Amino acid sequence: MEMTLRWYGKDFDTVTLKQIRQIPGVTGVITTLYDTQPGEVWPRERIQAIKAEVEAAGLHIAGIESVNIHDAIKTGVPEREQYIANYIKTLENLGKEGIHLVCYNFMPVFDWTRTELARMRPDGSTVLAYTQEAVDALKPENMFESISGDTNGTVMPGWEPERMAKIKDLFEMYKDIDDDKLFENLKYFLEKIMPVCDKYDINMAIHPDDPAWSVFGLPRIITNKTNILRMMNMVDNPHNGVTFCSGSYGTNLENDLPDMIRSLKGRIHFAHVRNLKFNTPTDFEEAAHLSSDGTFDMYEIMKALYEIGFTGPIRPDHGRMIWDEVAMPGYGLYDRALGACYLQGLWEAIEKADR
Ligand code: DNO
Repeated sequence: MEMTLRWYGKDFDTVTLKQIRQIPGVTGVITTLYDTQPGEVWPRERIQAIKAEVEAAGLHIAGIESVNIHDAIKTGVPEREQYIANYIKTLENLGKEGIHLVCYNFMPVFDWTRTELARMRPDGSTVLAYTQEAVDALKPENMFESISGDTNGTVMPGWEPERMAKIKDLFEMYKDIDDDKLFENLKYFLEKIMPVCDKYDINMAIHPDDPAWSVFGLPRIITNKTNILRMMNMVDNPHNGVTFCSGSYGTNLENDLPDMIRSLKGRIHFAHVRNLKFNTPTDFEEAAHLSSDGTFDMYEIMKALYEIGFTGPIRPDHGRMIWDEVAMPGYGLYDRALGACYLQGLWEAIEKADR
């Protein structure tokens, strides 16, 4: 595995490449062209520029998170052809620049969902949190305004104001889409892009739905072992793979995370490893990465990744806000740096015990 950190680019991130370079063991970043819209072709020159910037800081681009998918593709309307053609062009441009990992999601309307951005924990740190009760009490169009907590002047990934302004139209687009239809549209998309992925050896890594169940009556399919294996089998190409996000699959306590990892051997191209602390099955908050701070056994998660021979990038995820840092909720420097070191410690111990 390679330890990495997500970086949103110098115009959007409070964390600098220099700081990332100083986290022990971190050699790569996971980045994106954050100001592009879903459906746009990523110009090759812009990819070259960000690559040069990252390399000048002594790091490399280990993957892209995300190249977002236009809703026309998810809903399967005729305009999808143009957007798929654009996506292929972006993949080609990334491939030509030697980038071989693309994380994306297929969640309708909302990307990840939280109901609080700064819940206070007993140690005074603040974290992202979710309660189903809060979601059920909301109208989706008020979702953005209703999330409690300050975004610290940042734009939350997946919650860009341009998207939120169109929320009613988006709901309208999905009114006839159920789980099967969404699977069908995903299959159609993957079949079209696999040739370019084969040509440039690009691993597509779908991010699970977070939380791993339907919100606001919208279909959600990347939620559990049955569905993810259905997706792997429906386009049975190793380039059709997975971002294994422990914190997203883990929202559903019925998901056995180490077992899911083992069942996805050869298809996990990227891992987000983080912990959650459950207060009830539908009220959870983000914890520090340590097993002792949350609900998951992080050792077992890392061990399962080790045992399947995982070689891709891992990143810590959704850090707590600590030490008075002001940053995008979940994406500060300090707690993610602690997480990166802890995960590497687990890995070293697992590796040495296997010698
Ligand atoms: C949240 C992230 C997601 C993820 C996308 C992938 O913190 O993990 O926004 O990047 O779902 O497309």
